[in-house]
Amino acid sequence: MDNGNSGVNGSSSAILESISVPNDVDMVETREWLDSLSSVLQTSGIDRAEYLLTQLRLKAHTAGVHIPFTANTPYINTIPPGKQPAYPGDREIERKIKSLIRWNAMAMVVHANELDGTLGGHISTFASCATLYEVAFNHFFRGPETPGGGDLVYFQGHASPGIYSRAFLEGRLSEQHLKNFRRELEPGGGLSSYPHPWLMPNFWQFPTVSMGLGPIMSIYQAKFNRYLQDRKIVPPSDRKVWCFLGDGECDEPETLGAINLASREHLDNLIFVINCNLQRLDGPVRGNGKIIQELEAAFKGAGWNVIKVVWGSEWDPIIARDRTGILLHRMNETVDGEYQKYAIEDGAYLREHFFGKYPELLKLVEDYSDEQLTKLRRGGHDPLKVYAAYKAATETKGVPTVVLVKTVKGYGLGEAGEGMNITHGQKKLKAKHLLDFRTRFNLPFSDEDVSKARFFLPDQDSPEIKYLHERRKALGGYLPVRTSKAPDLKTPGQEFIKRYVTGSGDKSPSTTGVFVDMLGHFLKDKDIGARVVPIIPDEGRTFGMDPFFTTFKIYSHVGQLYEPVDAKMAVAYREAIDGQILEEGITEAGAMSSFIAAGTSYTTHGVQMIPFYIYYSMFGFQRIGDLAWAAADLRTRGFMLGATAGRTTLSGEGLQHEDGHSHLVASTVPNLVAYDPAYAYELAIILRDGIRRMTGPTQEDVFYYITLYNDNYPMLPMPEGSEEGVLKGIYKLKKSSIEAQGGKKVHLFGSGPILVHTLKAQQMLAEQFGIAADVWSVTSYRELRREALEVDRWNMLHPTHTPKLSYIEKILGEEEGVFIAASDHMRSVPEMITRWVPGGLFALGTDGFGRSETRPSLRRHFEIDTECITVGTLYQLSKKGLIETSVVADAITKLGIDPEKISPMTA
Ligand SMILES: Cc1ncc(C[n+]2csc(CCOP(=O)(O)OP(=O)(O)O)c2C)c(N)n1
Ligand SMILES: [Mg+2]
Repeated sequence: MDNGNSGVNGSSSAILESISVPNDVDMVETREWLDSLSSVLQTSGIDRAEYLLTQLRLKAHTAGVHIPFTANTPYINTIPPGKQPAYPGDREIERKIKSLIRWNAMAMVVHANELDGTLGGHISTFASCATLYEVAFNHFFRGPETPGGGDLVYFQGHASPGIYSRAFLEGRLSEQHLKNFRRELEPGGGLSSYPHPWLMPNFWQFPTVSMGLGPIMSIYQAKFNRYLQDRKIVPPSDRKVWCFLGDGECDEPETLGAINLASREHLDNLIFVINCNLQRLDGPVRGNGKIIQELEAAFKGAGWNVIKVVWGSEWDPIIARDRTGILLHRMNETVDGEYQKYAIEDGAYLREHFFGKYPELLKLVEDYSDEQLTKLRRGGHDPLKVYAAYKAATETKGVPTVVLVKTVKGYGLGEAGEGMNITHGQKKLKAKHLLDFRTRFNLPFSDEDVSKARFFLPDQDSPEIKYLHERRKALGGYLPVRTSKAPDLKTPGQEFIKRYVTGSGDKSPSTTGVFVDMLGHFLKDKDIGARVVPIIPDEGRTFGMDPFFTTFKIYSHVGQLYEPVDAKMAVAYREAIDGQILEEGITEAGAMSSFIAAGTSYTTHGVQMIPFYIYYSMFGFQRIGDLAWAAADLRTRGFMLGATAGRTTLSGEGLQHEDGHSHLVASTVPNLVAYDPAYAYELAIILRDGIRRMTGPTQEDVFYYITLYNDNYPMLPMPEGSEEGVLKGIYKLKKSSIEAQGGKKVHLFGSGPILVHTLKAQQMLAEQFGIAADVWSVTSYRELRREALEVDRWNMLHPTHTPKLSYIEKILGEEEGVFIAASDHMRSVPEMITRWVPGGLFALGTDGFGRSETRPSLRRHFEIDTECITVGTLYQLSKKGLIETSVVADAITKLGIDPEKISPMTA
């Protein structure tokens, strides 16, 4: 598309000239300056021009001339035609392939909704970005057989029909699969609506459709790839992380929230491709502005390399003709709402409304027919422009790149939705629209094929299919594809648990302290030590992990460029290129993204890592719940440790910090295993078993949530034979010291630090009320419930078989009496198992807002301290008619409980 006047210099001077428009008080002077610059550009080139302009800016600044700040370049392509590389592919054949993919993608959605109009699906998104993917598939995405590993690609979630459609042409999906798009339970299997590794574990690598999560996860994925290389766990490689996203998606805080990190870490292995079709679901992304310019400024400001692909090749000669800059001025002043309108109107409209605004601009296109003007494409529909941008992006060193590509939403749908505000949800096309689609993309289908929206698969030896396979072969295989073939790790032996079974003697550590001790052992373990990834969001000192800063060091790609202030101390803040700790700063979303990257390295790198992500439990699920859901979908393996847990245990911190519900939210994640341990041996058994399940020969796709507390109390020795119960979720900790009288038998369930009160209540009940109580440690209500639900379900569906018994039913089957639970979490947590407890379970818990107070005051406020557990027990006995109600009333008085105290539930 070079018309002889569109080389680097011609185009650059046109850009510069645009600055002079309009309101120029001395055009002759302006012209002289611009001519000088043109002359420098012609004789000495771009570098010299940049040098001179820098000098001018410095001189102007010292003289008090304040040049207005702008992070924006004009609204044209970053790469001028003269710098555009030759296109290496067969454009004709690639266009045919792309048209077939467009068709089948569209047909999938149409079919699904013909069968059942409730199924939904998206046609317009892929229609807008087909070229963005096809250029990448044919020339850039490196497949899994590439030495050092293939590229990691985050596909825009609701563009999935296009990705399925390509896999169909590649022979990786069948017509049956396509017919069963959004019908995953049909015989032979179907296709999930969006990318979900949980549902299609051999295909999708990254879930992306919750807007914003793909971008933030991809940034930390790129960082983690570096981490593995810097720590020499994987060899150096040039594999890229590509993240495709929508312009509307950039409204999400997660999308832009971590972009500074990417440049700070020099992640030149990361490429964002933002499909700027100017529309989101309801309408324009920035009708009154320009999303591409806004994003350019944001990414430039954050230190990224920004490549804009705004206009297709047809615009090049028109831009080159623009000697005064009037065209650039017009392009700059036009807002996206208008551009959206131009996308659906014809050339005559464009001539009148866009070019027609200025007479000299109109002249620029006077020799163009209306038809030619109609065919002026946007950059994202021109493979030459997209190729040039990707090539530059993949060759960029030292910084991440964002490619901002202007496209038309619903491209090719014509009246059925192209550029229209309703296009996002368009999923039913009429016969006329299908025929138009065929014509627009020159598809060789009969009218009947078209009217039935038939899928089309060319012969395997057709030039298109051959080409497609050849390209993927040359690029290292097909994408997306997900594999998991990492070697197993050796689980630490029983001796690890033995360290903790004897208890802490006269010492009173917290479970957080105990955990840090255990983590230290794992880090030093000769088999798994190097694979342990401690992750902290600026809370290392809170949890007593600062000694690790010195011994295992904090990871930094540049090492440590300064001497830390505490260099002379035994515990110094050490950063190192091979540092093992990921100290992510104050970003739970970032730390969780690192957790995900580390916990999926078995599939992305074929190497198992064991992330331990420790954080304030309140800032876990409540804050980053959707990332936890993504972690589950991704089959992440690792440990999330909710420290400073418990609504009454984290005293003094109040409403915002005191967590009493993370276990409730955790219970909503199907493959998350959650524990609330009280003692060191419980924690040791759980951690060791977790490592075994996730990284040993079973390599289960589960991850763990474990709460840790900062309450100091003696760690008891393990009652013999408790291992199974610890893992299943319940075991008897301490039998009553007295015999039950008159059927007055009680069972007290406790977890975490509240177990200490439960044991004291056991004593109080025996000594002051003559009541026998056994104490049970419940390490996981969730695990008990999960297993019991499975058993119930089996029994329901096999009514003629002998019913099975769940673990909780087996364990409690022989027990009699009343059952009381006390927890530092909401009552709903123990109540998860109520229906399997003989006679039901009466739960005490921490429903309500946290408060700034001391631990004893909080435990009284929430009615879970020793006295309240005792009263709760007596109350339950009275309800069974085993004691008089007056005994309960007397106890309330005697134990100093104010029956008229404020209710914690609403206070
Ligand atoms: C967190 C979240 N909120 C809302 C949605 C629903 N949603 C799906 S697509 C979409 C619009 C996307 O617009 P854009 O990012 O511009 O993508 P385009 O389809 O235009 O390429 C919305 C709101 C979602 N998937 N995730
Ligand atoms: Mg959009």
